[in-house]
Amino acid sequence: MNYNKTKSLFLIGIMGLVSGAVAQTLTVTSATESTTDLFQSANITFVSNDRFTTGGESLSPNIFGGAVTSPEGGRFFFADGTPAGTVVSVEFNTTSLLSLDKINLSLGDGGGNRGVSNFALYSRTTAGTFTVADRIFSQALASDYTTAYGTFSITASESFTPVTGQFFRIELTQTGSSSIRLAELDGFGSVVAVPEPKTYLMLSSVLLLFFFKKKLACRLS
Ligand SMILES: [Ca+2]
Repeated sequence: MNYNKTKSLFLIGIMGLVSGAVAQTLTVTSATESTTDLFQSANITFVSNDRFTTGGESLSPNIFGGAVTSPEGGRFFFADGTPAGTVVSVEFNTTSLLSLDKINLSLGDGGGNRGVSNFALYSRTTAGTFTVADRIFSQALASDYTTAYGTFSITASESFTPVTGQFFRIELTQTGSSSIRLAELDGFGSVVAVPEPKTYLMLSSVLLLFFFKKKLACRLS
């Protein structure tokens, strides 16, 4: 199936569901992928229902900028044979702690098949098992995409109150009887600066000096 990307913006401004205290807004455009986002080349630690784990190479790195060309250049497919409503997931981490405030999920359905009806993002600052408490938002998408958004090749862009994290999980709900086609997952925000160990040492030294000076002043007074 042809899956050309176009750049034209055709629909904006759909308010999303609100999960917890995190405000969120969904914008849907025709597909556009970033090569300079914060998730580019992220480290994948888990993929549910990976289509190629038994038959060859996993294409999951394609989600984060990989360019394996078969069966479709730069895209990832979960395994076929699962019914509509199946929830699949990918877990990954970045090399730096992030302040994240937007993700772009690039998808393509075919008359409702291979699409996503809902996506949810989880975030943690440390490695570990994801729980409901780690969920940043859950967002519904209309189906099929051509009817709802004007093209079957879309980027669902979710903006939200900034969260700090380095370990992430994306959950996707399958619309049809064929598996999800996931072209790209982009993350946006900024890298959180973590002080160098020598900075901590300098701060400790200054505090110690202050403490001893104060103690000495007390003894002399
Ligand atoms: Ca990317």
